[in-house]
Amino acid sequence: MDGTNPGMPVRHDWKLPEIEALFDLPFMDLLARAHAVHAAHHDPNAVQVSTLLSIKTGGCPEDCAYCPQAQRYHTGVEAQKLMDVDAVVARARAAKAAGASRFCMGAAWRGPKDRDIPKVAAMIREVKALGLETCATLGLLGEGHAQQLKDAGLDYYNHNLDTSPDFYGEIIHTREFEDRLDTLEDIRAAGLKTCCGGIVGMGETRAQRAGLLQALANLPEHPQSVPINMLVRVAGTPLEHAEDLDPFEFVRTIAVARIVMPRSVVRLSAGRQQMSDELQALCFFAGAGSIFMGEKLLTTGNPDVEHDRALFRRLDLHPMQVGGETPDAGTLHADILEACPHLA
Ligand code: SAM
Ligand code: DTB
Ligand code: SF4
Repeated sequence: MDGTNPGMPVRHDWKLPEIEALFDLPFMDLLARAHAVHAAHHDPNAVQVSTLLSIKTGGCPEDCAYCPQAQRYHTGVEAQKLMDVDAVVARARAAKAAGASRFCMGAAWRGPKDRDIPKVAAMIREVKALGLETCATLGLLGEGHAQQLKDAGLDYYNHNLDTSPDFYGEIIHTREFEDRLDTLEDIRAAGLKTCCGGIVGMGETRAQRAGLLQALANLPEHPQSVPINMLVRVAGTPLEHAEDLDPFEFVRTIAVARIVMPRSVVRLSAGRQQMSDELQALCFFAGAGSIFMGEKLLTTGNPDVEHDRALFRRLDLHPMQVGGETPDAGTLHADILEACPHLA
């Protein structure tokens, strides 16, 4: 089974050596295989565009070694309280006008308190009313939270496994890998779509990158969205001096994710500002079908929107609309038509 038959059921029984063997394929063979899977299940010229907003920044009590928002590290990120609903909606409106189809709201919490949920629910309701898909990433969820977010109109919940189970304890000490699995279970039980991936370039081995993908692919349901983040090294975090990962190893990670979770949309997530256009093009060929667009991720930089538009134009890529369809010229915003003249 090579994953190119869209009718075949997806697998949830990946063994680590099988995933390592995919990583070990000759680079060109791996890319050819990943692209065949990509084209069999997705439009290889369409890219889903999400925009991120940090709705509550910094001051986080957790100790994730990669994160500029952990209170205990001195990263220069200024803590800010939960934003007002109107300010969030204004940012969502601007994201939609710039061509995003999904708006992702992130909070630097271990998890929300019961009292935070109604305010986040109000944001979700109003962003959804703009015709955008909604995503939230708020940390570990408590009793009833997932259902309340779903009832407000949330489409996706982002909750990353971040790294392989056997490396997790070297990166995060304030929670367990199993805590993340419990929240993922709550997300599925509430009928939310799951956005779940991880970070590479944190000093993990290739076997541990394979272990992360194995943990993702063997979840009871493949996450509908799989963000693969390249570590953004931030001064003041314990990983500020993490060793460079060979960019081609990052492409391999995208390609293997593509093969083991053929129906999921793999996101070329954090780290694009540090990547060349050519490297990003390889990631799209290897099966990345989504990006974050907008000048900022949560607290760190992202490529300029104009640069991304030009990249789409040069690669004949077009943004997916809400629900995953390729847009119709008649419904497209002028900015997108300008960026993608082949759609007119
Ligand atoms: N606090 C919540 C949580 O941790 O689940 C939600 C926000 S948290 C910032 C969302 C994700 O951002 C993390 O799971 C991690 O994958 C990613 N992230 C954070 N800092 C990063 C960095 N420096 N480089 C790449 N990804 C990063
Ligand atoms: C994900 O996997 N990556 C995004 C989103 N989900 C929330 C966050 C990236 C954050 C990069 C560091 C920062 O900007 O603070
Ligand atoms: Fe807090 Fe999330 Fe950053 Fe970890 S990744 S320190 S939980 S904001």
